[in-house]
Amino acid sequence: MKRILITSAIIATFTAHALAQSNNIKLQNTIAIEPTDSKAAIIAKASHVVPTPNQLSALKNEFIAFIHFGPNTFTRMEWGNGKEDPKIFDLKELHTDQWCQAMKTAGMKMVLLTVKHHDGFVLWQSRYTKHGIMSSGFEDGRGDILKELSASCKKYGLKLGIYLSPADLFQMEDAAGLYGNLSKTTTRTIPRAVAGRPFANQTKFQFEVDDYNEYFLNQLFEVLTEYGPIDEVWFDGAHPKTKGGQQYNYLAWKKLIHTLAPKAVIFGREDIRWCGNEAGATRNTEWNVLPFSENPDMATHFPDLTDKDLGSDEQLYKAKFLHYQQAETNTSIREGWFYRDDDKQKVRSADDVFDIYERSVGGNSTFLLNIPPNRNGKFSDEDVKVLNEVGKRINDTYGKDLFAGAKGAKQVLDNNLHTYVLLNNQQKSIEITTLKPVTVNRIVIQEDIAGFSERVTQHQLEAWIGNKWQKIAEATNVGYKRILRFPEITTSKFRLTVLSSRANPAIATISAHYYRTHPPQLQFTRDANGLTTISPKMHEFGWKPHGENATANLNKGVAIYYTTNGSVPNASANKYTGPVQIAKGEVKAIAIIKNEKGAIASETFGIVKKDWKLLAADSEMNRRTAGMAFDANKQSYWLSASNDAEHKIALDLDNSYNLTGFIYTPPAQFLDGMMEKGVIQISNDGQTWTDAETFEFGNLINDPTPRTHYFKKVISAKYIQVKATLIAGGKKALAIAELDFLAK
Ligand code: FUL
Repeated sequence: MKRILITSAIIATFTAHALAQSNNIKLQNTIAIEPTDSKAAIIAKASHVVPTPNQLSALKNEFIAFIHFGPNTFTRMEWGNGKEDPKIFDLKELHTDQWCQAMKTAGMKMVLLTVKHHDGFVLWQSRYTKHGIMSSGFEDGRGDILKELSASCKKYGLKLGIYLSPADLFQMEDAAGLYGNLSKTTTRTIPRAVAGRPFANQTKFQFEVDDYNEYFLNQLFEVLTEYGPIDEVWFDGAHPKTKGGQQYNYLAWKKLIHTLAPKAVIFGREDIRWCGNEAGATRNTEWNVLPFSENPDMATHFPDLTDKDLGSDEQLYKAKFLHYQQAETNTSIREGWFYRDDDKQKVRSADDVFDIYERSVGGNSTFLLNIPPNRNGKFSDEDVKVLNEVGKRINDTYGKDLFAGAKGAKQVLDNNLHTYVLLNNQQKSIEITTLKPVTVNRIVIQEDIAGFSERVTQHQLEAWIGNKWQKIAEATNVGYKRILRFPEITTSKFRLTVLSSRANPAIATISAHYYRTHPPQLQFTRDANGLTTISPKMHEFGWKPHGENATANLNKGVAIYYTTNGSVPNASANKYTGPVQIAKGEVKAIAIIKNEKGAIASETFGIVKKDWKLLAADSEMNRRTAGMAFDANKQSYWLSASNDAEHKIALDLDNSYNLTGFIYTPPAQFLDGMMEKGVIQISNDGQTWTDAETFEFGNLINDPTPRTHYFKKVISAKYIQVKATLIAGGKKALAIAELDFLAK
């Protein structure tokens, strides 16, 4: 049985191969599937779906920046509500040169600014609203953040993009707001003339749209014509709320963008897509040729981007259209998208950012890293340090090709994406011989995707070691770029073999690199009794941190030190020899190898939960018992019934504590019970409850990560109740993976 299966798989590969070569299919960005197309014909078509020149140039940016800035920077919220007084945006200084300098040093090529986030507050001098920078105290209401950023971008040679949120809470909440106001669709001229504020750009459009779409188009017109070339327009799919069945006239938006910013790619529609999470996770196989059920040019339904598999052959067989739509891996350098504070908001280490860089850029995607400026209008020092270090590592590692001057096909050694070796059934391998032995632990491979699409489905790298070929690394697709990571080897002969492909693949570049490995990143796990383990961090998402099976070797000679008093650990701190009891508070740990210090890991633990008792919970669904909300296991979660009038869980903490905050961990695998708003209640007897403090968390569905709420005043309690008052996304049940209480 097994043998037959293998044989038929091979035949299928070759048939597709033959078809793709002989069929003379035109290279296109979108190819329709006919009902009569066989599986092989579909794969042949897939291997002719190519990026547009704009998409290709966006891919070549590789590492780009996001800037989330606005009222949330001052309210410390993830999502605003649209009712903020513009004066809340109390900015006294703005240092866009400092942002650009740091981004440039990190090796980033473009920056995207949230010119309007969901709260509707605009960061530029719009003619069409007063809800923005013009009503703040910043430069007496005359400041313009987009303008200053655009000038700094020119100075530092960075491209500029804009994030303009379609969801607009100000326009929903304001009495005269335009969002969902049920206005008529009529012919509107864009831009609408405003007395005393003429446009230099004389282009005019006429669209059949309603009030909110007109407003949105007018704003797009301003930001696309008055701030220099715009290279990306980012449409967020997230909606804290909607109103009045508001629809978006995307085709009008697109027409305007294509006319005014012909080089811009559009995120959230057909050009670029979300990678499916906001945590920096990447897929082992990220395809950019994707199946669509409608023509992506007009589509209103997009594939579920959180799926594990978006573009395998099996997925493509279901398609009505095949379309090139590249992934952008977006995450924040800090916990949350907006700046909150310097000491309680964790910042990713350079190890972590560099690792995401290698997995995303080296995994057929673009890395979009958010750096939120602080309330002084600057990137905080710690963020700048991380950006500098990441830039240095990228440069040290990828700035030098160890195959330079090597023998082999010059088309793959010239670092040119448009010269290539076209492999075929006779030639499936490319051999490279260096003049002297080289020590490498990274190989970069690229396909000529513009000329031949992404075709490799499986490949391996071998090295000549001990007088024979030995497999060093193996991976699936390549596409724009694949970075293979493996334990270092020293040799002078390398061989790349394509084991399977959708059609003859065009290998455009192969380069070799060396990354000097650093002491490992650390992670903590604590059980219900408070027993805490500190260990090197493994990556949940497929790629091991230092290549296949390399961890054991690389972690040799590692010593781990930790502190529990908030001080920075060094070699004279507590030496970690095995699990330690941690009652509560902040633990910091560091790995040291031969005097070299790794990144500091830190975690603030709540009080130990082993003696907590459940007093009451509104209900529990089968096998999702209330005890799972405090069993020190983030995988299990409590789920209440959806038809309860109220959702709450009451606990006896066994002792009275001076509580300073709490952590809500939502279940990452179940997005329908996220606690967006709630109230903390306390009691003297575990029966009568009084409100102590309300809380609110934004953006839980896209980013289901633990959220900390610090209490405004210390709350002394033995009996405590958490009551949800709003579940995200209009859902009805409450789900809690873990509750933790922080105490003095
Ligand atoms: C999400 C938004 O809701 C977040 O606030 C953030 O802007 C992120 C990039 O996209 O969907």
